[in-house]
Amino acid sequence: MMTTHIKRPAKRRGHKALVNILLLLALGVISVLIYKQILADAAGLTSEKEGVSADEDGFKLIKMDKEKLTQGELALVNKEHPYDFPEHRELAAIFDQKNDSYFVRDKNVRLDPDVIDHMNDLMEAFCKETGVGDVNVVSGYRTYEDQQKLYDDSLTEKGRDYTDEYVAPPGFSEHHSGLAVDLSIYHIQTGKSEEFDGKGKYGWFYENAWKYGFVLRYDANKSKVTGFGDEPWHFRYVGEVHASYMKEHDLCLEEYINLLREHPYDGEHLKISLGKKTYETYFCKGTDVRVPKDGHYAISGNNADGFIVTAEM
Ligand code: DAL
Ligand code: ZN
Repeated sequence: MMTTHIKRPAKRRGHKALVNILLLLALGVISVLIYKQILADAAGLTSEKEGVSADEDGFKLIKMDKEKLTQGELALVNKEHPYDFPEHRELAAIFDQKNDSYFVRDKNVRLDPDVIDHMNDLMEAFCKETGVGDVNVVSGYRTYEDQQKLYDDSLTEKGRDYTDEYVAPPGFSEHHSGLAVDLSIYHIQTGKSEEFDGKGKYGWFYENAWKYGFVLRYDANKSKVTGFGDEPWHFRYVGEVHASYMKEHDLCLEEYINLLREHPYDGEHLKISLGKKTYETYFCKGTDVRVPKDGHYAISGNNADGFIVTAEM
């Protein structure tokens, strides 16, 4: 069979080489951008792009939806701040996503999927440190109806005083947020459970949970502020930047949210150092949120009167 070889003119070959170089350059730029975004996501900081409308001194204005006030790791849910259930809340079963360093009560215990990843890291670290993997997550996300049942059962079985101190009325439980867990201890040999009282080796959680973004939410000495009694078993995810500050300054979430109100966008921002990084965090009242034009940041509603921005410096 005869084959015909067609020699392309040198000019066309040069043109093709140029196109290839440009394509490679574009691919390189896209790869770097994707890599930077992966790093930002890993740090929990992502850039919001919707609704950008103006520039101001290195900051831009974002108009947030009021509904987003309930969303984010700093949403405050307590007896004064009910949870307004959004139409869609992404949740995952801990059972499907967990590692082997802890137990979960059953397949119905759900949480925000990102929080499960942090829970895995927390439990793995505890297991490595103590050689013990018997912590059991017994409660996570609760629907309004779940909380109603708990509340009613508690009233019947334990009475009004206990219920007021330890069980949030339906709609007012932090468990609605998908960011909170209750822990217990499960003895696999006997099949028996024990209350998580934070004593002995479990005290590790109070010293170290912040490194994984969790805080003890209802401490005895904060009862007057939180409105609830001592709950050594209830932990709340707020992200490691905020958890580190809250731990260092012994602040519960109510106190921290109030402190952030004293650091508005147009005032002095709160600086938080964590490892080799520094973050600036500040409060934007209402739905007009100013964020850095460049760099990575996270926005969280406070479930009350505005949004909190945390920017990596
Ligand atoms: N035990 C906590 C306060 C709740 O019921 O949400
Ligand atoms: Zn709880």
